[in-house]
Amino acid sequence: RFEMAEDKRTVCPSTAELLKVADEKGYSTAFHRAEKMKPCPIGAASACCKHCSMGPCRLSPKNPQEGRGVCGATYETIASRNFARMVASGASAHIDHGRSIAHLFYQVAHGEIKEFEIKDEFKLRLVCNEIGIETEGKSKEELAKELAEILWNDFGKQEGEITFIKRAPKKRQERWRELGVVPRGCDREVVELMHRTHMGVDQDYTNIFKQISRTALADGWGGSMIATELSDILFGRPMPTIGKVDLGLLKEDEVNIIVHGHEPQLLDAISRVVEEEELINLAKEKGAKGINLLGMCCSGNEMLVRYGIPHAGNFMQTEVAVITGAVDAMAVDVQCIKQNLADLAKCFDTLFVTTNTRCHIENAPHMEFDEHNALESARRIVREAIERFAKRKGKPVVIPNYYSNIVGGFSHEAINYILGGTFRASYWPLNDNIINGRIRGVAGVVGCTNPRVKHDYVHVELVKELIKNDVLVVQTGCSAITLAKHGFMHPEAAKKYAGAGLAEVCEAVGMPPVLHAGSCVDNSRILIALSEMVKVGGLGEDISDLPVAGAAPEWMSEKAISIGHYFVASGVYTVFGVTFPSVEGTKFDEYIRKELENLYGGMWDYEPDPYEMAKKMIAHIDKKRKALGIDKARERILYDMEMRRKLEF
Ligand code: SF4
Ligand code: MSK
Repeated sequence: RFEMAEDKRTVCPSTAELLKVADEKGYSTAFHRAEKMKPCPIGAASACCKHCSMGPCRLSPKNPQEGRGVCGATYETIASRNFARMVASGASAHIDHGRSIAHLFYQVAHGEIKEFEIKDEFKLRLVCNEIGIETEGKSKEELAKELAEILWNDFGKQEGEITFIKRAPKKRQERWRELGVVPRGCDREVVELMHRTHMGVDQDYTNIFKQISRTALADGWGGSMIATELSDILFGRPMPTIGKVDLGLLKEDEVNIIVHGHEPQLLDAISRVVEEEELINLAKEKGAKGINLLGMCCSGNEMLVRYGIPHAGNFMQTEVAVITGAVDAMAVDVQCIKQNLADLAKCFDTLFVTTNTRCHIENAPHMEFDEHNALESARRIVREAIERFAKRKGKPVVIPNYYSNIVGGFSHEAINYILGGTFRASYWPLNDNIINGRIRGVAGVVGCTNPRVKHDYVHVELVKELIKNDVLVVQTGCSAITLAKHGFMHPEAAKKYAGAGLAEVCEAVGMPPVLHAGSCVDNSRILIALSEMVKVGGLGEDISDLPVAGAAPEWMSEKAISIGHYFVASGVYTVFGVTFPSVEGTKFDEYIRKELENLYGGMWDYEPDPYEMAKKMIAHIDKKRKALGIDKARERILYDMEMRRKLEF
């Protein structure tokens, strides 16, 4: 399906159809609430502070540099402290997610949890080798214990460097050390950032930014990377997998269960029990044809790229999913879960249930997911969903007739294998095609969806422009689901949408021009891929030398800001859409958009229009190609035969 909806709020046809139902029946969604709730201009400019009770203090959003807070804080201090707290919160979400995976891994490694296992011994050995654990002659159990010990310590360590920093290119590590921003321990950096942004502590924005960088790096190269790598070992590293995406995958005559949130263990456990005969028979006794399990948001991404479990949709589709009336249970764990889902579910026969001790929601039942008894916890949810189906059976539902087929699962290891094969797995073919100009560069397009902009539109238009210009796109999170729904994650999409050079490479290896790499924490896969491109050679000595760029065109969460900043601090030009917490013309704005480049080689930019955003990203990629001296190679492939002959002559 390759159509775009005609609705001012979304280009996603299934979302548009269900929003009409919401409009007619009066259901409230984030789209409706965003229309009523105008954003505060002072907050949007990051010109307010409520860090103490002498305030809250508000500066003019147009000329914030003219004012001061009661304590004397300048706009630079206020805006950088606000930015810092977004990074602290976003990083802590990923770090705490990483901790729960590390804890699960630790207990599995020590035999304390029996219902999960080490599925991917190859990846276990790979990670151990990379961080210097001797693997020769050791069993997987021994290695798992050693790895668990090391990574578990990364959360609470007080001194030294977190483990995965050593996977970055040497030059990048040196730069971080010179700047004093290498994270010591994941938790320590968040706590120090919160301390430094307390009233009356760090009031030099350049110094605050040092700790912002150190905290964001503790997310990308710490918590997120630990979550990704250990999830791969526990559940299997993603390899190209066929999948299906969108709300048309709900089935009227089956028990529909959606798992929404971020941590893979809940969806993994439910995916195992829905295949049990006893539960299938129970569903049939209640009149259902079967049990239909779908993932949503990043829980869904985790298992779409690993197991090919169907995916219901992205962040802005969670409420409309319930409005179908066909969801018998929506089980959630942590992050990006809208509180309104609890009330909306009550309008239907939907069980909306929280499962994680860190996330209860008022008016929603809670069924704790106990990892020591994971399968029984999962069965409880499924049994309750079957009961809800019995109540729902025969009542009208609205299931939009849209879904797309995709090929997802492009982990760093998968890209390595696809490009180089089993015996010579390597990124060299990618670098080579960048050098010869078939591929102009690589863009990471990631992040949320947001009702402040037309849902899915900015993602789709940006990616279209990029691939048309031979930029290979790697995706994660809700952005990946957008492009999956709109038909870009299929090998055939290369012929249809990509420029001639990129299409040629995609066709040769049979990959889509837009690669789904996983969930939000899996942005760490992009860091590893970039480091690998440097290691393979021919494209400079540091990530900041590569012809690459990053974008979050419809971002909304604090996690997105933390992700954006760890890319900036890793040397990547990163552009955000929607709005940005900064006022143009201020020293703060100059600092994040220009001066950071002198320090890190990467910097922030902001652009809401997808075409302008694409232009900026391509201009940056071209700037890097020029610096590498490979801009000529690119021009050559654009020449026709006659021009070539003249050249050769
Ligand atoms: Fe106002 Fe300063 Fe207190 Fe912030 S810390 S609320 S700027 S007085
Ligand atoms: S789920 S952080 S809305 S990408 Fe990871 Fe989507 Fe953004 Fe949540």
